[in-house]
Amino acid sequence: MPLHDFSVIESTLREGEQFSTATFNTEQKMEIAALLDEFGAEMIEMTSPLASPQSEADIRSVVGMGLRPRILTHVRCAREDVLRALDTGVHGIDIVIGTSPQLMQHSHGKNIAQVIDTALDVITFVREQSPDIILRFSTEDSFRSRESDLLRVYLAVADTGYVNRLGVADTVGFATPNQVYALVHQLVRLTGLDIEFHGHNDSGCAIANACAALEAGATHIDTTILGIGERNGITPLGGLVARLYTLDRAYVAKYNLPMLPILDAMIAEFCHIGIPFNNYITGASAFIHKAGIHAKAVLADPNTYEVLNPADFGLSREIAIGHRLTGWNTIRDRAMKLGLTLPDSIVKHVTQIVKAQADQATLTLAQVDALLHQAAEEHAVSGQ
Ligand code: HCA
Ligand code: CU
Repeated sequence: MPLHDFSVIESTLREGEQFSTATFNTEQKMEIAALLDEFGAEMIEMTSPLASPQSEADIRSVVGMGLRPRILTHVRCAREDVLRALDTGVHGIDIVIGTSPQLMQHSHGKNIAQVIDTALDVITFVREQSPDIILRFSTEDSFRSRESDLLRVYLAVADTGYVNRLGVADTVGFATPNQVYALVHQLVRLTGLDIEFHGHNDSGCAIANACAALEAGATHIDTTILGIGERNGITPLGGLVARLYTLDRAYVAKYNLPMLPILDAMIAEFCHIGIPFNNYITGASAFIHKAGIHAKAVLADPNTYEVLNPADFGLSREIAIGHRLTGWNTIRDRAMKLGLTLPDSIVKHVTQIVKAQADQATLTLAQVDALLHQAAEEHAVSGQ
């Protein structure tokens, strides 16, 4: 199932707000939510109403927009938190509690028996208050938790029959794809519930881990636009799309893919950062082909060196021309685009000039064009 039918829980308005330079105002939050709806995100997670008065008001504003994505808020595992969350009118509540030795000692001070008691109390309380709200229970720092602790907690929670989803969180970006696969697979097998994966990117595995979770049977993946979040963030929406698209384009066909560049540019602007040059899909160099051998093949068939078709994202590829690695096929293609028909010998000669000049400094396209026009004129004169 899942790779065909997974859902994105888009957390730019929750995890994303924890990014160092992110502070979204109400208008910006509503714009982000509206564009995520246009993209086709299934769920949008928002900061806890307990974070600040504005955070609470903003949840109401976004819920009031009547968008297609279900609006969730993310709260601690405490009765007062879920009461405040329920009061906002959200469609779903994401509850989280730390289970690693580090967090049990320094975050809430409870032992695992107390964690289970608290979880069962709060989950039951939510169901008493609202039989229909979408309820997710997650452990924080799942991958540094003792496996036996984790299983005790998840099985107790699953046994209540009150939660719609279980979440696992790689809070510190520590897990490997194999570890994620193993835990998710175990939870799917033992509980049969929907499983959500939330993965940080401290060691560069956030996308691979999300993919491993889906392969193991996870149903929901947390993302943020550009991957923003606490420290260096979590699985980026665009990166997840790129990963799944290359497995099978059909996995992401349900999304409005040309929205990705718009979403990335919007968040870069709101957070006063640039889109990283090596970003998936939207990085400045994502579709630039440079070396002569690459350019020649791409001109013949882009599939030779592209696993993502830029046109599917409303983007176009570029062939870099005026550099020392250029090839004569690239120069000939440029001449043809300029409407110049030149014999191969002349194209090769121009190529040598470009390479020699580019050893000093990369040529602009206009400079390459000027060399081609000059060669065409000389050829016309000598041909007469
Ligand atoms: C955090 C919490 C969280 C929660 C993830 C979840 C994490 O530490 O800020 O609820 O699924 O990374 O553990 O973002
Ligand atoms: Cu997180």
